[in-house]
Amino acid sequence: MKKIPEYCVTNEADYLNRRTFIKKSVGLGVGLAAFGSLPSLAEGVQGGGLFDKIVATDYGKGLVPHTYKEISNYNNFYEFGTGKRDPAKNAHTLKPAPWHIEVSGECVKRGVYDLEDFIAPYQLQERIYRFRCVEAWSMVIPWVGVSLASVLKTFQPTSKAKYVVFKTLLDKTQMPWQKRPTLDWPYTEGLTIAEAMNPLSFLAVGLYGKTLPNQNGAPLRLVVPWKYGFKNIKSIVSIHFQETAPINTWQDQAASEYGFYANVNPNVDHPRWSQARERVIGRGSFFSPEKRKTEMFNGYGDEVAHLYTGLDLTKNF
Ligand SMILES: Nc1nc2c(c(=O)[nH]1)N[C@H]1C(S)=C(S)[C@@H](COP(=O)(O)O)O[C@H]1N2
Ligand SMILES: [Mo]
Repeated sequence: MKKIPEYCVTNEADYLNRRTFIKKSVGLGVGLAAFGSLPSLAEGVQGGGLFDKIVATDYGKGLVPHTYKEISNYNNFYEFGTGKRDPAKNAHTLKPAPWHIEVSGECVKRGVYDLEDFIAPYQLQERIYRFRCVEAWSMVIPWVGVSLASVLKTFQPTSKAKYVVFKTLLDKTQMPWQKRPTLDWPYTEGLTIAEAMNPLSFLAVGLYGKTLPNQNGAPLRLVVPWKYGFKNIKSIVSIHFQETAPINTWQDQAASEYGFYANVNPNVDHPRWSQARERVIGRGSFFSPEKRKTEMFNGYGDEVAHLYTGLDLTKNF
């Protein structure tokens, strides 16, 4: 029996839409393949297809997700331009299959893995998470993916593995804006091992029951919902365990504005703007956008606050 995600959302129309999405993705392997980005994953590695076996979770119960259109047309992905509409326009040059991930550094099972083999051992889950960009806008996104902790444990990190570092693909042909020195390519992000092993940390391969659109970081991207959006590195090709703290891309770019932790924190303003509130994408009008109060750790404090006991979050922003 296939399990279809069943969860509560407060808006019935959205709920019904979602049911349709999930059913389509379960029933039509063809539809998924036609969707394009990851045919081998979509068609499946175990006969039935990975995307046939998405299970619902309680993550995000009660949240109303943004639409597929909103999520895939308002993006930050500087490898395809700096405008919010640029990634949707330009990311078609990315080829998300075949795709390989290199696992290296302080772990036992180093190697280069085919994405299908990388993902196949784990149960695909749907998790609806809040998403808060450091630019003070937010969305709610129904991701499909796997627990980061379960993936990382497979590689048997050693006792020296204090940090996990992720890198995006470096390829000027597939990612044309890497020809420009906008950022120090490849885009790099890191987590402490405790953050990476937290149950909330997620590796997404899809959204709305389908493979990830290129502009959202196909075929594999990080999702850490208590942190600002820039930690959520896209199109990952490298996972490296190391003993020392890495410098992430935005920290490298402007260390006084973007730190390593990047925990969502309404009490610590960005030097150039307040972080107390956030504009909810697609809600309200252009002249009067809907705003909500930003929550500490983006509302995930119960799950993650213990990771930072004794740490001055004003200094470690
Ligand atoms: N490789 C890469 N990853 C990236 C970015 C980027 O420019 N390049 N932008 C980050 C920022 S600032 C945000 S807000 C999120 C946006 O994710 P979304 O487009 O799926 O909403 O991706 C993050 N991951
Ligand atoms: Mo962001």
